[in-house]
Amino acid sequence: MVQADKRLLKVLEGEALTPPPVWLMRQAGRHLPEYHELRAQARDFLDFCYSPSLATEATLQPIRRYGMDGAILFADILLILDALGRKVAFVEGEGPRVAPLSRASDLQGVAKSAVEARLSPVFETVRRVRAALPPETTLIGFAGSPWTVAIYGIEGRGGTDKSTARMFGYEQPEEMDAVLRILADHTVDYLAEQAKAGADVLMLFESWAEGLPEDAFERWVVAPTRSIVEQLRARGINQPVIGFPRGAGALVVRYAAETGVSAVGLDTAVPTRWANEALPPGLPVQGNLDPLRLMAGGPGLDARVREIRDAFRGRPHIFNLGHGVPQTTPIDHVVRMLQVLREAT
Ligand code: 1CP
Repeated sequence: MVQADKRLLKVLEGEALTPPPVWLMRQAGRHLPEYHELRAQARDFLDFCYSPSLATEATLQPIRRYGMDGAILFADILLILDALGRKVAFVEGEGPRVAPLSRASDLQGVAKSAVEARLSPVFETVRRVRAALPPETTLIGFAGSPWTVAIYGIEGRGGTDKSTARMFGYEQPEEMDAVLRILADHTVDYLAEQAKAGADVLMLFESWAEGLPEDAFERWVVAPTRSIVEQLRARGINQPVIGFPRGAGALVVRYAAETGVSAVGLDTAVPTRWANEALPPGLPVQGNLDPLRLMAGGPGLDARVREIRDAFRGRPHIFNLGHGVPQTTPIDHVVRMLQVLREAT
């Protein structure tokens, strides 16, 4: 149910608000001292994500500290690979490791009911967060988009140049279609359950949309995303969907026009004025302060926050970063950013 006092939700329904509502990608997590304390209570990161009490607390921490308009569920885009039976590990200081898959059937070894059972603590977290959040705060559920999740599944780790995944797609196009179809179908189940548990908004992280030619972008990014949105709508899941095709460049215009998402997230490199002209009038956008500008602080931060706010005036806009909060971001800079954003204009 749409609640009239949720400003972030209002923007996703097409209202332009001044000041814009705000939250930050990766607002829960490593830049917060209270997160480090909490994190020490679980042996590994997957256990942390699958603990409703710890994940609920991590989701709420930035809301308590900053009064953000949106709370992002504490989880990870790689949980779906874990639930599908791929071995996932988060190695301290090195990032994620995934047992690499070589064919689509590698994703078909686990029964649907077992996938849902494995992910059920995440739905419990959503219910607990929903119950604990102030009524004006919008709860954002999320998943990785199939192409981005497939990259981790195929490459077996983060931090690569993605060439293994791209070659897989070029050399075995039907197999890649099948990988993306399986991931898309499970993502629909996953997001639908988050919505039923109380998520107000659903976000699809396409963190590795960069560097693709248009034909591959269409087949690996646009088509699976459209399939997810269509299947959600067919099931009566009507929560707004924010799509974030990071690094898509000019292809963000096609992404916005063809996927059916309700809003697009803009990464740091997207020129604000260009986006305003190139995207359909009235389409809500989210973004796009450089995370390093936030980390650097000072007068340059104040000026850029005002510039981005003013560039999107008149268009439904959710203020955010162009990517996640860096770990060493000073808390004071986040507080200052919120102050400048919310100043009377
Ligand atoms: O121990 C730790 O604290 C591990 C660090 C960490 C955290 C805090 C990871 C490992 N994941 C998360 C939480 C997380 N991941 C959230 C919820 C918290 C929040 O946003 O406030 C979300 C939404 C994600 C989503 C996610 N995970 C993305 C998409 C967003 C993005 O940054 O592009 C991606 C690509 C991942 C994979 C992942 N998980 C963790 C790391 C270090 C990575 C990136 C690895 C790489 O660079 O390839």
